[in-house]
Amino acid sequence: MAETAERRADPRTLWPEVRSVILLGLNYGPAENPLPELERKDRGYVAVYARNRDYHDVIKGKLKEAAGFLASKATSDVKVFVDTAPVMEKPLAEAAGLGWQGKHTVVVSREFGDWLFLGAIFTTAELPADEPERDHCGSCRRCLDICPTNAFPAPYQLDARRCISYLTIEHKGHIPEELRPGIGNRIFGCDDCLAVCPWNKFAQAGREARLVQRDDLAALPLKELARLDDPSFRTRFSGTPIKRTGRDRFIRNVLIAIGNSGDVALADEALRLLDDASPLVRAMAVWAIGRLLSPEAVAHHAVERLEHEDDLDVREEWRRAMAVPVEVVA
Ligand code: B12
Ligand code: SF4
Ligand code: SF4
Repeated sequence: MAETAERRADPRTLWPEVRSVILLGLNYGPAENPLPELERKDRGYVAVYARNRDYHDVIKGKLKEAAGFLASKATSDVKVFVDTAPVMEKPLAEAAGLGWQGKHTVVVSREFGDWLFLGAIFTTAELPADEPERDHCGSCRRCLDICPTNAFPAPYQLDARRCISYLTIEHKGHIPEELRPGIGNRIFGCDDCLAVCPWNKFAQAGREARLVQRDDLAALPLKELARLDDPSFRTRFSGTPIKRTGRDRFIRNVLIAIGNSGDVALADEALRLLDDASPLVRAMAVWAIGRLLSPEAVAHHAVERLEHEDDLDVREEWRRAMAVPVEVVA
C-alpha cells in the first residue's frame, strides 16, 4: 500500500489522459444476517463476499460490457479497474454519489447498505459530475464497537494489521498470538463491522447468481476442513476467492478456529497436524492443542516432537503452550 500511495492519490498518475471516472456498485447483500453463524464454534465462518465466485471476475465482465457500450457511443477511450491497479475506489465512489465512507472505512449506500462491491471505469470522455454523497453515520459507532480485534484506532481509520480480513486472507506468516482469540471461528475474512450497520435495513438480497451464497461455502465443518491436503483444497475452492490463501494458510486459520472452539472433540484434528510438512500449520496445531488439552497432555506430545523440530517458530509455540522453557522438556 505504501509503495503505491502516490499513484493512488490521483487517477491521472495511473492514466494521464483520464478525464472522468465512472463508479459501479454491485449489490451482494446476503439473504440473512450472517453473524449468528459465529456462534457455531465447530464451523468455520467465511465472509459473505467469498461464498461463491471471485467478485473480480464477475465485476470485470460487467464493467467491460458497460465500457464497451460507452466506447461504441463516443470516440473516447476506456479502461476498467477492479482492484487490479492502485485506484482509491472508496473516495471515488463517495465523490460519485454512490455512498459515503462510513466509520468502518467501507462505502455505505442509503439504498443498499454496505454490501456493495466497487469497480471503476476510467474514460477520456468529459462527463458531467454527480453530487458527492455526504456522511450519514451521525453519532452511531456500532461498527467500531463490535470489531473483535480493535482494528479501529479512531473512527474512519483502520489499522489493517489488526483486521481479521487482512490476517486471515493476506497475511502470509504467523498471526500474532494476542489477536488469535479475537478471530473466533472466522477462517476467511470478517463481516462484523459491515453486518451491524443500521443502514443495512435498506439492504436487499443480491441477485447476481454468481455471487449468491453457495451452501457448501458457508458454515463449513472444521473437522472436514482440517483434513484438506493441497489437491483437495484446490479442487474444493477452485474459482472462489478462498483459493487465494493456498492450503497452508487456510489450515493455519482452521487451526486457530479449532483452538478457539472449546471443543475437545476437535483436538484430534490438531494432533494429527502436529506432524504436517508446513511449519505454519505445525505452529498453529501446537497453539490449538495448548488451548484444548491439559498442560500434561501438551507436554506429553511435546516430548516426541521437539526432538525433531528444527523450526524456531514452532519450538517457540511449544514453549508458550507449555509455559515452560522448551529446553527443559526437550
Ligand atoms: C487494501 C484493501 C483492504 C485491506 C485494507 C482495508 C482498508 N480499509 O483500506 C483489508 C485486507 C484489511 C481489507 C478488508 C476488507 N475489504 Co478491502 N480492499 C482493499 C483495497 C484493495 C484498497 C483499499 C485502500 O486503498 N485502502 C487505503 C486506505 C488508506 O484507505 P481507506 O482506509 O479506505 O480510507 C482513507 C482514504 O480513503 C483517505 N481518503 C479519503 N479521500 C481521499 C482522497 C485522496 C485523494 C486520498 C489520497 C485519500 C483519501 O481517507 C480515508 C481515511 O484515512 C480495496 C479496493 C480498492 N482498489 O479500493 C478493497 C475494498 C476496500 N475492500 C472491500 C471489502 C468488501 C473488504 C471487506 C469487507 C472484506 C471482508 N468481508 O473480509 C473487508 C472490510 C474491512 C474494513 N473495515 O475495511 C471493498 C469495499 C466495498 C465498499 N462498499 O466500500 C473494496 C472497495 C473492494 C471492491 N472492489 O469492492 N481490504
Ligand atoms: S472486518 Fe472484522 S476485524 Fe476487520 S475491521 Fe471489520 S470488524 Fe474489525
Ligand atoms: S455502523 Fe454506524 S458508524 Fe459504522 S458505518 Fe454504519 S452508520 Fe456509520
